[in-house]
Amino acid sequence: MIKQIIAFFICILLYAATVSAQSAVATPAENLKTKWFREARFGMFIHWGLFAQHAGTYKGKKYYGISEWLQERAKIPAKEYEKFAAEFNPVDFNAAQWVSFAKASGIKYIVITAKHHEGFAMFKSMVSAFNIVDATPYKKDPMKELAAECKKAGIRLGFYYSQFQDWHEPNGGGNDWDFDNTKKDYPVYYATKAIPQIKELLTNYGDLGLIWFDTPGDMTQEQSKEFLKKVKDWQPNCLVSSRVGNGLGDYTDFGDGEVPAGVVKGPWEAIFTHNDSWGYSSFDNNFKTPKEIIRLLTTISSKGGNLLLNIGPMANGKIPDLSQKYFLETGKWLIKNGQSIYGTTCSLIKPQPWGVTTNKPGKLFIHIFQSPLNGKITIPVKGLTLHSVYWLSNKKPVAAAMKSTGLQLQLPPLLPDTRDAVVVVEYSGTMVENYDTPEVWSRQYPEFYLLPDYATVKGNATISTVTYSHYFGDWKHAVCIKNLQSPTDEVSFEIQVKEKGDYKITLEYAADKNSEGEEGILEIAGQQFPFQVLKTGEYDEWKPLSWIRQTVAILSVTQPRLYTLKIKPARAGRELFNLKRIIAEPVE
Ligand code: FHN
Repeated sequence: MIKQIIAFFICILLYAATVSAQSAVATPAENLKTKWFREARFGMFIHWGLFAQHAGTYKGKKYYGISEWLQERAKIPAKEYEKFAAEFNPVDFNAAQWVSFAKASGIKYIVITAKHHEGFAMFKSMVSAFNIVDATPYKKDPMKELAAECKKAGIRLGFYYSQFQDWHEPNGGGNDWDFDNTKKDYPVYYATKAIPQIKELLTNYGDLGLIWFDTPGDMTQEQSKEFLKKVKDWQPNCLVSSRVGNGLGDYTDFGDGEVPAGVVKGPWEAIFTHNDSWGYSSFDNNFKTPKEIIRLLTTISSKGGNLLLNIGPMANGKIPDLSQKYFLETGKWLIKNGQSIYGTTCSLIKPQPWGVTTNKPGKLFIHIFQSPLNGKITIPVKGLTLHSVYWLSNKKPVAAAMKSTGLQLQLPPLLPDTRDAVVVVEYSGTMVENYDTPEVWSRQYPEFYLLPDYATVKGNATISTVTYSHYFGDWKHAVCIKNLQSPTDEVSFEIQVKEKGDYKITLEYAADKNSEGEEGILEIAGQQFPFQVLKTGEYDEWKPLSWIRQTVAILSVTQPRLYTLKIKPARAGRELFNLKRIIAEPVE
């Protein structure tokens, strides 16, 4: 029970971090300040600290999950942890190599942990001797070198600073195994360590792009305001992440590993790590492939945000091989296709079965993830005068025509890139926002999805994010349809079925014992398909969440036309499920 209460508290602490900074409409001056950030689209997060030495293992035990939380998980006393500094000697650290690697990977800004929750400053600090220059045999300040190299390379540098959690300090947040939480005086910690160290970072390393605060925990509105004000006093143009807390900051950071539903206006960042851990873990091999990174970056750009993708360097300063390889591969794609990412604005149409779009004035970028069997795709835009249509990577023309249904492209049997092949459409005319188009079902694709993002919900039904994790702190998120409890709570989609034939309809969802046995109805084309909800497992955000794919209908289409698909409970009762997506598959 106590364990659960503690877990709940930590959970609140972490998720207090996920706050929106963009409540009001930005002023022209704010827009100017965030311009570089909104155009950057791709940043590299670096989690580096004493935790890298242990790489997830302590006293022979492997701590699966996020490795930078080792001290908290193993409850290592601050005095014992402090001694790790004597062993930290990153002799292979080479700032020039890191920055040229970032540049070759297509990165526009770097955010590095100047001080993570362990409390160790990875920079020379006069405020605390627990820093890399004074406490390690390395004796140098890697942040100085990094700042100089970033400046040379034209890459913006940002510092991550854990402003509330500091497991080394009696008055810092988080460490309750050494220090009594009830006796903590957070204002003393802010005044004597956090704010003076932030001053050091803002006054000793040249112009910074941003300060990336994290886990504001118990901070009050006034305290968050104070941190924000201090940053602006020392560097008025330095941006501040929304994790300064209490709805403040210059841009929004979503939860770790979260892509928000639909398009989000205002500057924002999705935060992912390359594998599952932020700090280096010697046994975490769940690395995102170049294809996954490229599609993630493209999808986030199409929703109007940046991707801040993390690497966890080893204690000696080396970047893990697979991170190097896959980031560089992404960089190669960006050399050819970067125009469709950097400086673009969000998509004006919904995601399509073939992929997504991004925009620049007079240019539409069509990101093709998969081609239909007949190579014909229709982009739901109207009234454009086409000037040229070509592949971004090789400039070869693509057959295109404006039809009454939209812009039609005829793709070749082989795409120039199977991960994301980008078509550029140069046009005149005005493209208007048009998210209100039906979903397309066509036999030209092996399967297609109805995602919650653009669903129509009625009654108490909501589109909301479900959060869970696998090991520890490696958060996963799924946008779901929730709160379907009575027949008036309903989710629906408009679907343009292109060809006749049978379509298999499958629901992908998670449901716990509270929903087990509830009955729902899928309605389409005047037919009702009843189904019973199966239990997939208990929900606990600290545990994996199991998803089931349950086929509930086969729809025989004799007439291709517009259909409405609805899902609702058969009768009032308990919540049906967390519905992640509906999969439609042409029957062959
Ligand atoms: O607790 C930290 C975690 O270690 C990591 O730094 C992430 C990165 O966004 N932020 C916190 C959890 O949200």
